[in-house]
Amino acid sequence: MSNNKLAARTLELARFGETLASPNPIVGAVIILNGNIVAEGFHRKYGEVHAEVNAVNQALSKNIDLSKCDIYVSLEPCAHHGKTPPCSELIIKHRFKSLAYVSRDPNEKVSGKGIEAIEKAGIKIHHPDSFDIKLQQEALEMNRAFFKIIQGKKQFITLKKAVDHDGKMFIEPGVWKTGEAARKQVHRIRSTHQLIVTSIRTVIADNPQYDVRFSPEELGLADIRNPDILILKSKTDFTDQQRKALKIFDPKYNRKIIEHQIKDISDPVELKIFIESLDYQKILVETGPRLSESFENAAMVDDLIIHSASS
Ligand code: AOF
Ligand code: ZN
Repeated sequence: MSNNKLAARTLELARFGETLASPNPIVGAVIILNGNIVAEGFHRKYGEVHAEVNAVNQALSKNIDLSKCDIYVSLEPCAHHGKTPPCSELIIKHRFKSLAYVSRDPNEKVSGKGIEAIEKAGIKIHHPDSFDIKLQQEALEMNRAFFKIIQGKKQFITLKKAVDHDGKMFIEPGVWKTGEAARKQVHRIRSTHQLIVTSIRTVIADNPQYDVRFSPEELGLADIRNPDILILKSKTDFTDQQRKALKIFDPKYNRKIIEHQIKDISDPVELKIFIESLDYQKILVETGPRLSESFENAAMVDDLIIHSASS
């Protein structure tokens, strides 16, 4: 397997952790013996063990001599005692032949420190520029939310819009005019965000479920989660009848629903203050044009996803 293929595999593995790793980065690791992958791991959940630990444990369970192996990781190994011990120490302890990493970690507790310690211990290092530029970019791209949050931003907000083929008309979330691939992508995005923001108007007009309706395998994720829901209301409220009938309130989804009264849904200042008061890091805005525009006007959108219908 070429070096680029091995690096690409670390990125593929990293993505399996995208549901529960946040606010930590997604990270994948592979261990190589005589050119073949003998163990793999990824960071599955915030607070739990890192990718390197999972890969090392898998190799040890197969009685592999790690001092004859190389290790590849999608993000440089940590060097600090956080919720888990430093991965740099683990790599040094097992005397790997070499370490290759595809992207740097801007976390100031980590950045460069693990690499320095590993190099000092006599282990050869392959830096990101050993890999195809596209892989380097992809490794950075997939952790954009983590990079923003570790550098001081409180939240990462994705706005999802669906437009008709003329690029003009907004399709509301309950109406599926876009194709199956787009539908799958939306469900994956839902699972990788912790909160969906919508408005009472959208909920009443479209009766959306906002759940994740694919299996983990279909979405390339280790875990599936229905995000919590925030419904912003201005003047009107749901009637008792609507609360009984609307799918969003079905308790089977096992999620929290927050309803919040806002003076004016079109006021970006009020919106920003309220959203920033919430303890959610990855937020998906999946609603109609009015509220979507407010997020754009408040300059709160980090990632914009546009699905356009083909007919
Ligand atoms: C790695 N491998 O798989 C991940 C890393 O609190 P902790 O111990 O989980 O540490 C979190 C920090 O570690 C996080 O901010 C990031 O800098 C790094 N994440 N590092 O070596 C991993 N997830
Ligand atoms: Zn680590």
